[in-house]
Amino acid sequence: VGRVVAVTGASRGIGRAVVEALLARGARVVAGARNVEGLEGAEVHPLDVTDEASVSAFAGVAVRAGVDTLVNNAGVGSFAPVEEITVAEYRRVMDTNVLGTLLVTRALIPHFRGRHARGEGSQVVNVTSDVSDRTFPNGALYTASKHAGRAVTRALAFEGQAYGLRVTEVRPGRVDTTFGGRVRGEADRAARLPPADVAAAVMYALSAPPHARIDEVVLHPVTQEVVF
Ligand code: NJP
Repeated sequence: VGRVVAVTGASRGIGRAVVEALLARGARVVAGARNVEGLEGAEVHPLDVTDEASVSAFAGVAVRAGVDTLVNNAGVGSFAPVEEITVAEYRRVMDTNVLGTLLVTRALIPHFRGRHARGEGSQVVNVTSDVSDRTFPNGALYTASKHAGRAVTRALAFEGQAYGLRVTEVRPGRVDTTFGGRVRGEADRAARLPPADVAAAVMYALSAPPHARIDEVVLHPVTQEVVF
């Protein structure tokens, strides 16, 4: 696990579980979200990943803390048939899930390059989705954003190799969070992974020895239908 980790979308759900897992392992954590509070032990900073000025301020805090690892987790869900997708909703989803990852990552790359020049490696973990390479009815907008997230993750893996950056895509299936307007812990809880399981996958990627790179982790609740 990296010593100093920046986590986006840290206020609840998977991001919050990642922060808690990191703190339990003794990492220093810089945690960002639009309404982040009550994360005892982490350094919390407001962050809107769609806003360049907000990203720049968050990245400044992370760099001053000596960040070596970034977890891009912030994301929104939106599910509707193609005929109902509005421009505003398109922008909200793509700005958060794609542009947000690009902006936060871009803001830290000069710092990661500097670390490489000092002989130090860095890591990025992007939480995309098991749907980053497939789709389903009502999933056009969300899965388009996650396909794009996969492309961004993979291009970064290519580019980052030149400056000691190891990049991992974590792709969860159904998780028990408030994602996409759901109420956490509904009757179908057994059909969903607890967020801590996804955090454990992130910890696995971050625990790889420096000579190893975990390219991708895919995980599902056993009750979810098998699809490839
Ligand atoms: O969702 P949720 P999850 N700037 O709604 C933050 C993916 N995933 O934990 O800003 C900064 O509980 C928001 O904070 P706030 C999913 O696509 C999930 O399930 O205060 N942060 C909150 O902390 C996403 O990429 C499932 O509202 C922003 C967090 O994001 C990731 O997992 C399945 C933001 C969302 O917490 C975490 O989602 C799957 C912004 N502009 C993939 N907008 C699943 N749950 O089933 C939102 O395959 N956030």
